[in-house]
Amino acid sequence: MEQATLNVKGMTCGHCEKAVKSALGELEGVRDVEVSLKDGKVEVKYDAEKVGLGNMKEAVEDQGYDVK
Ligand code: 9UX
Repeated sequence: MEQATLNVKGMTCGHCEKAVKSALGELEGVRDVEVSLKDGKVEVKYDAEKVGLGNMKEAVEDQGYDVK
């Protein structure tokens, strides 16, 4: 199991948190998602054989947020 932290810009309310969580949660291989609105950080635990950082970045960007 791998763990990564995405820096996500523009998440400021609970709806954002939900949107990002469910977008990531739908990806196969993603095991756990923790969002910190205050810090603009999303911690993801994932199976690197099934999903990569690029997939996760894309999923969050598709929701309308910038990912670093
Ligand atoms: Mo809340 Mo997030 O009004 O893009 S849904 S800030």
